Amino acid sequence: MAHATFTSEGQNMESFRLLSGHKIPAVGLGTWRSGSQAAHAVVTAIVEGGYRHIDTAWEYGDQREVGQGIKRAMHAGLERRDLFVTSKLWYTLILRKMINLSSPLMNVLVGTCLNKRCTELSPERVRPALQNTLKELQLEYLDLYLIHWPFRLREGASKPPKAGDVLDFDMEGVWREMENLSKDSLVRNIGVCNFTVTKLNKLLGFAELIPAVCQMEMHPGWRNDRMLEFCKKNEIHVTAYSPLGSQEGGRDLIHDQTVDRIAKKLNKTPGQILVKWGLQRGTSVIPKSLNPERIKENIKVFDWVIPEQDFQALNSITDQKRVIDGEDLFVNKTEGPFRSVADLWDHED
Ligand code: NDP
Ligand code: 1BO
Repeated sequence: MAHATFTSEGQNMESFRLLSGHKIPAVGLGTWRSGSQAAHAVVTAIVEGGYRHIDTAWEYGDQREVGQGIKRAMHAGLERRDLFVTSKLWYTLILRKMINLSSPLMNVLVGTCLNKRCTELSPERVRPALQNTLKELQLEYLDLYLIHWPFRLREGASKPPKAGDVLDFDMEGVWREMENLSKDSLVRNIGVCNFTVTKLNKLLGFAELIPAVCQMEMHPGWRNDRMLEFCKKNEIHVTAYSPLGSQEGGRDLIHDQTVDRIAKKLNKTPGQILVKWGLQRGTSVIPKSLNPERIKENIKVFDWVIPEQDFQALNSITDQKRVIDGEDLFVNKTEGPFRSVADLWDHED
């Protein structure tokens, strides 16, 4: 591939400074449900859109494609040190994938053993998970490694979970291992996703390294002011996920009346208004798109502002509701341990 000029069209690629001193670029590319198209999206974002921040996760099943995209961008002249790559620790374990079982019989036999081991899962699994992520991404280190959800699923858990599928989460043990990854320079920053104030308080009670980032669902339909304020008070940077209201089955904020009115008034697209709203709240924002035009559109947000009155109108959108509430993954209404969405979020919503 020929060396390309990175066309961020002269825009100022803003970033936020983390407690560690590292900078996180303000807009990143989300890659959930990007599948085999992730590589192309990543190349488009970096080379044509000027993105320097890519968000992925083991759970998305697209780390290899994201890694290929990064590699192609690097062949085109991107330096690794100029890129901020985030991935996430999924706390079902990954032994099945790492062993790469081929025979169905072996799969059943070994799978049974692994299920037993996984129910006794210990923080020792954190490092192999990161190593597997680095291998899939073809990277030597991550800029940010996040605990994806503060719940542990048994290997092979059903969706929704059956009795026994959701297990205790050894928060302190796992965090110690995350801290060790940071000490060993395998990850530059560590953080969490989908925590509550209750859980963050617990973590802060024993953490030697304070989470650099808390990644949470945030958009005008779910502001989650309480978490944002708590994080700001504790100097934890927040990344807003699902900033456009998420994908299929999400909330259609693109066609929200208030968003649309402000977009027309400012001669911007609804997507840009939603991204900019997150930036003006002091959060980094990670919109996902597979469409080259929308990828490039979503990052053109640095040379203008949403006026205060319009910003406040976005802050007043009613029917505040999570889209990604974790119900399918973690709630078992009869057996627990979490019998409702409210249980998952420590009754804070
Ligand atoms: P988003 O809120 O980013 O919305 C993505 C959807 O919006 C896609 O359907 C996309 O379609 C469409 N879209 C993108 N840009 C525009 C635009 N300018 N105008 C109109 N439509 C647009 O959804 P996600 O839930 O994917 O959240 C973003 C990222 O956050 C994820 O991809 C993931 O990286 C992260 N995340 C993290 C979570 C966590 O637990 N830590 C949970 C959920 C998300 P198209 O592709 O066709 O453009
Ligand atoms: C359940 C996974 C949501 C995307 O991060």
